[in-house]
Parts: sequence; C-alpha cells; structure tokens
Amino acid sequence: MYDISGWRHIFKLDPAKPISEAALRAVCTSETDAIVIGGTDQVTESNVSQLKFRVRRYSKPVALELSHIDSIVPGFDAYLIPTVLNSPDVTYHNGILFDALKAYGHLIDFDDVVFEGYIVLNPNSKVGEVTQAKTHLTIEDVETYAQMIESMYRLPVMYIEYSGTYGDVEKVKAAAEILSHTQLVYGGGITNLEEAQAMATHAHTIVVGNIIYEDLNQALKTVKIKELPE
Ligand code: 1GP
Repeated sequence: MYDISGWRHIFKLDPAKPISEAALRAVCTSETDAIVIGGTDQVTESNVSQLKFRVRRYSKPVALELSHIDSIVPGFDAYLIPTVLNSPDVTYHNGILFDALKAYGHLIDFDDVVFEGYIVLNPNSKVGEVTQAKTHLTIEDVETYAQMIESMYRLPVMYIEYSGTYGDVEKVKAAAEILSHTQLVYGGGITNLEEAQAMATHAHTIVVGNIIYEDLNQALKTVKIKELPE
C-alpha cells in the first residue's frame, strides 16, 4: 500500500476545469505535499491523461482519485480509491471497485493503492447528489463511522468530505479523537489559511480544491499549515 501519511496538505485538481500554465506551476511548485487529480463530473480518460502529463513536469507526488472506471489512467504515483460508507448505494461502497478490479485487476500494483473510507457530509455537493449519501450525521454518527473505518474495516484513511462547503470543525475533531492510527483527511470549502488551520488542527491532512480556481493566491496561502505542529 502506498504511504500518504507524510502528506499534510494536498491540492486537488479537477481534470474537467481548465487551469493556466502559470497557475499550475504555482500550485505544483508550492510547499504542498502532493497533487491529487480527481472530480465527479466530466472526468474522462483524456482530460485525466492531459492533466497528469502537465503535472508530471514537476516533482510533486501525483495521485489519481478514482471515481469512474473509464477514467483510469496508468502512470500515477498512487491511486486513491474511495468507498463512500454513508451512501445507501453499494455501487459507491464496492461496485465501482468491483468493476475496476474485474477489468484491470491483473494490471494493478497494490503497492500503489490507498483505500479511503469516505463520509460525504454536504448534500448539495456533486458527490453528495451522485452517491445519495446520508449527510445529516450527528457527532455520534461520525464517531461511529470513525470506529467502523479504523477498527472494523481497518482502512488506512478516513476522508471527511464536505466538497464545496466549509464543514463542521466539531465533527472533524470528534473523528480525530476516535482515530488512533487511521489517517484523518478533511476536504471541503477551505478558502483561506484560517479555515485551513482550523481543520488541520484536528485532521492530519487537508485537501484544498475549488479555491485554486477561484482565488489562487488564497489557495497558495493554505500551504502554511505545514508550519503547524503535528
Ligand atoms: C473535494 O475535498 C475536496 O473532493 C476539496 O473540496 O473543492 O471544496 O476545496 P473543495
């Protein structure tokens, strides 16, 4: 299994969104730990390949977060495989994974794979709509998922996903208090350093996406969380 435990800050690039060469250079030469390519809508083999090719010119580790079987592209350092545990649709637990293994299992190097236990908490996000995730979770529910992910499924990563909106710090904190070795990743709605810091106080890793396309300078400032004590 690929080890992402050293990643405190991730920039997530959406292959469906255009990004200028200058902006890409700023993102890839920043102090971020890694670039993840992933999205929910209009992710194709072609736009994933093109973005990978452009990001590969820099020395950052680059991972593909899998959402569609038809956009699996070789040549990434790591493959992040989400399983959305609060979706009632098994497609998003193991259905896409089953199809991926059936088609590509013989080609997969499992040393490059990271399995992520996702909890989707924003009902209005694309991922929330697609997976129909049960997003109205209490703190106790989030704690229960944390226990399930770490002690039962024994997944290396718990990903609290608020994609597009800033989440409830108390829920992130509650999950962090349950987890002792599963890596807690937070993503969603981070637009500045203060928000990044508030989440990074509890989550081991924060993911910054949208703001790259809306306000690049604010996005770049979020890497300063790496100066926080772990
Ligand atoms: C999305 O968690 C990431 O998968 C980041 O969310 O795009 O809202 O920053 P944002």
